[in-house]
Amino acid sequence: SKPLLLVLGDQLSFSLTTLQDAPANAVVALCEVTEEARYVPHHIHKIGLFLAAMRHFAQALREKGFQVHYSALDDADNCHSLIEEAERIAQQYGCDEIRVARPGEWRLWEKMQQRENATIPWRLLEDERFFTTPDDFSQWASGRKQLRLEYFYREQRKRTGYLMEGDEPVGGKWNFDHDNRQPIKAALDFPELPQHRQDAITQEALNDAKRHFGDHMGSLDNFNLPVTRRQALVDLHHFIDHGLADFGRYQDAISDSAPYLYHSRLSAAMNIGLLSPHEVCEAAEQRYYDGDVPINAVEGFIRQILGWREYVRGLYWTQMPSYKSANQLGFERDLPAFYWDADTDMRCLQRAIQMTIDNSYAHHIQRLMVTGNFALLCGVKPEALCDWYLAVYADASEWVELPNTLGMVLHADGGLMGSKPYCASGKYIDKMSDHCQHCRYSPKQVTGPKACPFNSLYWHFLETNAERLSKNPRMKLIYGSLNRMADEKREAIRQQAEHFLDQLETSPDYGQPYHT
Ligand code: FAD
Ligand code: DLZ
Ligand code: SF4
Repeated sequence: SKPLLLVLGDQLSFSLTTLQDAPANAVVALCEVTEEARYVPHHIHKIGLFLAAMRHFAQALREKGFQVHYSALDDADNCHSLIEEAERIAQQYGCDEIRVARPGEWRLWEKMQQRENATIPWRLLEDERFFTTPDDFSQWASGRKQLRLEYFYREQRKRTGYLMEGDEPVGGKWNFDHDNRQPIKAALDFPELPQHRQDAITQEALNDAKRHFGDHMGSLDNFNLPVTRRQALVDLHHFIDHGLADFGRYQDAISDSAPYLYHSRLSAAMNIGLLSPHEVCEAAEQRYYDGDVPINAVEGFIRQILGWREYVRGLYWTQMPSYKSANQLGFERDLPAFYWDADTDMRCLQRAIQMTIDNSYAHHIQRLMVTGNFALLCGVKPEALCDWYLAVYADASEWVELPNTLGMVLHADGGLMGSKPYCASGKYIDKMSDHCQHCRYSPKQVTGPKACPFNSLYWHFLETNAERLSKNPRMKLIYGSLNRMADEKREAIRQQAEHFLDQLETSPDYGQPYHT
């Protein structure tokens, strides 16, 4: 037999199942196709990342002795769709089977499954680069009424032994979140970032990205994502040395000027396969045992990867395809147009979106409590918001983006992911950030021309969704406040929110410049 080993753009790891036990005559294929760059209008950094990293990985495979077919965007015979292109190459090389590991998105997995009876059979393999497989998750989930992260995470701690002393968690607690809520008030020295050198392969890839997709969000002038394993390791060590110690404390903070704070910036490198989640967790754990960093930082960091990252993936694969169409709160609004150009005078949103346009990155609290929270309060429909998150972040792949957006932000899955929606007023943003002092609105006012829109929208959200949410025990207190509010006050807030929503410009498609 002569297999074609298809390696997708987010499968750039030598440990990939597809590459194990390959017969000597196997052909490895990597395919650049416009369909993958355009199914949502990805940020130009994300496209540059995929093209550059795929080209470097193809070269690394050749150096290891693999026979590699690389389909470039400009190849005349390129079919520009992954499935067709793989079948075309397989035929060209006389292969009798196409092997591929589970992709990162259902839409491709479904198409691959439908090709099982094609002239050239597809053999679908499990992607083993995670701590758990969808089967493991499904076993854990079976028979449970609620699928809470905390219990899943504890089981993973026991299974891997990370931060464990026998059966007990190091430090006596599973979770140190309580220590991880410090806002940033004073000017802090954030670590200076490593600047990655752009070799000829990277430069050419970035030029190609610009030539083909120059109308997408962002500019490549400040591109600095790691595109090789070596560059990804530089970022990993930099974070372990300079970011990890403060990661915990400031995990929930938001800054008006600094995009990264003490976050690791490792998501894109992990998601495309340049780093394994195992080595990232092990490097952090080691630093704890070396005595250099506090437990709340290391535990908090490991929980994000061993806990959240695995958990959302398990949810995704066990809930799809119905998950994607869930819309429990019945939201119908299109995305506000300023999500594409940051043209808003709400300072917190302006900064989170401008940083996204600049870097194809925003940290978790910006995604959840600023852009996410605002979309929740306005009732943006899940498909519009999910497409945006999928397009704009370099680390976005549907297996991780969808549960976070649809489940965690929009509470559209009926509470599968979170026991209550993460809705918050301007008060929360004011507490966690230094945005409000730069804003024309005041977080202390609920009505009137200077009132922070988050405030009236917050009450309006609770009021309009009362039927679904007021019985939630975790929302009882807040509905109590709403119910005690004087009628005139309630009416004034309602009018303030409705007026705001009426004048909010929305875009029915991907904003102006992006034609897909
Ligand atoms: P750090 O803060 O340094 O965290 C370390 C690592 O933990 C991350 O690299 C990531 O791998 C993992 N992690 C942290 N939080 C989560 C989470 N909630 N779910 C899964 N993994 C997590 N993450 C993505 O990788 N891709 C996405 O497409 C994505 N979309 C998101 C959409 C929304 C609406 C929200 C609220 C979150 C989303 N996240 C996504 C999760 C999280 O925001 C990013 O992983 C994180 O901001 C990446 O930056 P970092 O590497 O500096 O993370
Ligand atoms: C995001 C992306 C882009 C922009 N381009 C490609 C590509 O040309 N070829 C490819 O194999 N993958 C690309 N990707 C990633 C895919 O959209 C998709 O998420 C993964 O391949 C699924 O595993
Ligand atoms: Fe955001 Fe409101 Fe603060 Fe302005 S006042 S920065 S809109 S939270």
